[in-house]
Amino acid sequence: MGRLVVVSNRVPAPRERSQPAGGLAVGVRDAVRGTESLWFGWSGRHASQSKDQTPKLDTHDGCTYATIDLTRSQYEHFYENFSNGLLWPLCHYRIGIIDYKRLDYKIYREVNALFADQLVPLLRDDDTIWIHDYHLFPLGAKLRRRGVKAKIGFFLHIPFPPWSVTRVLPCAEEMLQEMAAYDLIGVQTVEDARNMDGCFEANNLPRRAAHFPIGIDPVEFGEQAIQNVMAEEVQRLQASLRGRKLILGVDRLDYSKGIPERIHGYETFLNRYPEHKGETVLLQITPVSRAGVASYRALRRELDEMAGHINAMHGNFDWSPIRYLTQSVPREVLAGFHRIADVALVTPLRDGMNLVAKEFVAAQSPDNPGALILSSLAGAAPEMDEALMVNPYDREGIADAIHAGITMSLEERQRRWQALHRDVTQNTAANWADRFLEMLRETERQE
Ligand code: ADQ
Repeated sequence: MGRLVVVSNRVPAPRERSQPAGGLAVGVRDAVRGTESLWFGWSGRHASQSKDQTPKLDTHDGCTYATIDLTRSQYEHFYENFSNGLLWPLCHYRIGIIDYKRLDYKIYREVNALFADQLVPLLRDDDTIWIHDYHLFPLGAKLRRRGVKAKIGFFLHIPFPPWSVTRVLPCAEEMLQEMAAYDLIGVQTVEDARNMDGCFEANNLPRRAAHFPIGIDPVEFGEQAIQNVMAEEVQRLQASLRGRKLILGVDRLDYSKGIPERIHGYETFLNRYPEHKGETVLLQITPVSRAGVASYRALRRELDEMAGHINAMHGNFDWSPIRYLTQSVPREVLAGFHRIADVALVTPLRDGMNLVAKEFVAAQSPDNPGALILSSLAGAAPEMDEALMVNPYDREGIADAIHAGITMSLEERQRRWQALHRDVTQNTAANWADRFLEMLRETERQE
């Protein structure tokens, strides 16, 4: 069997290669680990001039990492504006905040062409190519135009909306035509696959999509949680609670994660169930992301204000209902925090999957598991139906679920957790990658 060639916008930095953080990196690491493979993408650095964009190669554990630098202009138009300022909100059904500019699209396509130009000389005939995420929708077509005959698969980590939403994008038809160059497109849920195939059909293109819900490495995360429960930070958090229930929210600072709506839900809980006042703490850990995009800066200001308001309105001289952090917490400490949490609040307005829900389940103690409150609009919801399911726009619903979570009997928490844990253990990051690649290798090439 030939090599696996992975292409993603970001390639893990050298220090993250053995212990990657995010979902894409963990799943792909298992697929490339120990086998002859190539992982191509952006280094995360800026090129001083566009001449200097040839890949730098570095091999670690059988995988060759090939990275190129982007110029500041490419970064701004391709990454910040078109990928994160337009495709991200569109795919999360937020057409009210999209900002389309032809120049951004032009440079988005140029960067995809640059990836193709720099990747082609590194390819072999018997490679299987696996491209990831919305930054690289046109890359398969660019490779085909340069004569690449290998199997090319694509996986989309975020949701994909129906044609009635997608067609808002002025370049939607051209993008879909280019996406038809892939032999197989993987998405997270049945709904996403139906939406994407509906878009292909609306444009007289053949169906390409199938769903492959991504998982985590539950054994590794569970072990990290057990090992870190005695870590200094986790012990300090535990002591600081003084017996209060810990409600945990862990998300990148992103409007798709529904953090303001969740905080409104928590405030409604404090008003609706005043008997619990002083007995719970919401720890919301939200490291800043995409600070170059205006909507993210506005969200940060909104959250700063909300947390301050709720603490001032409801807090006391010896109790703050919310602890809100914008710094990143090391992954192993986070695993320990998950283990001691009584409730996880995972309430995105839309999410491709949401790995935090799965990490919370993996980190729990079977003897005394916490309760998971999960948005019915997360991609994880169809698999995790034993969670306390909420509509993230329904404040009263969130309030009632928090009440149910903190008062739930041990027996019910264990029953729900066992079912959730079974799902998280069966559908791991490693077998997600295996299932996708197996289907890709079996797919007949359609010209
Ligand atoms: P993300 O939108 O980044 O991923 P998510 O699935 O929740 O969302 O994964 C985030 C990862 O970052 C998790 O492993 C989490 O532990 C980590 N993380 C989050 N907050 C953190 C913090 N405060 N400190 C340290 N680590 C933190 C995209 C899609 C998702 C999809 C994944 C994988 O948007 O829907 O599930 O890709 O396909």
